[in-house]
Amino acid sequence: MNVQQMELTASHPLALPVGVTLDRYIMHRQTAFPYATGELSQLLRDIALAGKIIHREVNRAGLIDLTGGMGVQNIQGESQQKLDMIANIRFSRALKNGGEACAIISEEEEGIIYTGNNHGKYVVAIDPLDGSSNIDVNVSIGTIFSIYRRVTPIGTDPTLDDFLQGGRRQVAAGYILYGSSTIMVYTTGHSVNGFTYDASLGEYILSHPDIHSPANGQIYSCNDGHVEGYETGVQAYLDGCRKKQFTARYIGSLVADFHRNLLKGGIYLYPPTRKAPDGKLRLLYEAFPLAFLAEKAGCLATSGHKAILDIKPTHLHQRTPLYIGAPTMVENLVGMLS
Ligand code: AHM
Ligand code: MG
Repeated sequence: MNVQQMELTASHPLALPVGVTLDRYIMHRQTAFPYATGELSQLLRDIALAGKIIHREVNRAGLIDLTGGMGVQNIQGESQQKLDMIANIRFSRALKNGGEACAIISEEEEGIIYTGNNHGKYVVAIDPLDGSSNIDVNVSIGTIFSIYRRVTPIGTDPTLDDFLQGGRRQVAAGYILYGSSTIMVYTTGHSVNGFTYDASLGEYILSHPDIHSPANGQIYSCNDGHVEGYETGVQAYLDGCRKKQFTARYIGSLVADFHRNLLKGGIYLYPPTRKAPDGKLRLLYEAFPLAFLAEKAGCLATSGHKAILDIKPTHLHQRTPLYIGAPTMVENLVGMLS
């Protein structure tokens, strides 16, 4: 049995109360199971540590000239920001030093990043700093991560197969939102828990235990400027939202939009457009991890025709349309698609 299979539900007598630190929470969950090796726990701690460093960089970015572009484009053809690059380096370094991950893929790099730890059991897909257009303007941004147990033999070089297993094979996934406060929300496949970072203590504190998202909601989040390019079913759904006087909220940082809707009830949409027929968002390190977490919190995530987690990935930087959020809203929208 592994940590994921053995994860306790928050209602279990061993569940910890609001106010415990992330480290204690992770250790407590692990020590409750005699066969857990602690590697996944350590990997989660490595990610949390890198998140603390990014929190620091994000908060002083304006002071030490960390805003602005690098003058180069990443492999998505998007302009790279300094903080994008810093976050990529910080996470890669944390995962290499940790030793549990044998390989990483990142939005910022084309191929597999080998950590040199071929005895590591896990691979990690990461968007180190999502919402790049918001970096320079003090608006919320986030890190998204997804963890798989490798399928290639331990001790050998990891391959694409380790990353193309499909979303349902994730053993853990989550995000760190650098917003009005910094919060790490993750799941190892059972409950979804959020830990707010207290910079004065240098600790993440359990603040959002056992998150269950509302089944329905009244918030819709999409880039309204692209509506003309959406298919007619999506346009009709959005017309319905306006007629019902729902609330429109779109930050342009997936993590921030997703987090708000997770807590309050809403739908986030990034449909295909004529210009981007596969949508914009990336399957492996944006849609998969959020879909995994969403399902565990009672939400739905679909590309319009298939549950996100059922999409068979074929390449590392594959894109997908994404409709994610309150199940009633997602079902209503899907019912209007042709
Ligand atoms: P990024 O990874 O380059 O930051 O792009 C992903 C972001 C999402 O966070 C956000 O929801 C979306 O792109 C915004 O796109 P748009 O500006 O087209 O609305
Ligand atoms: Mg991104």
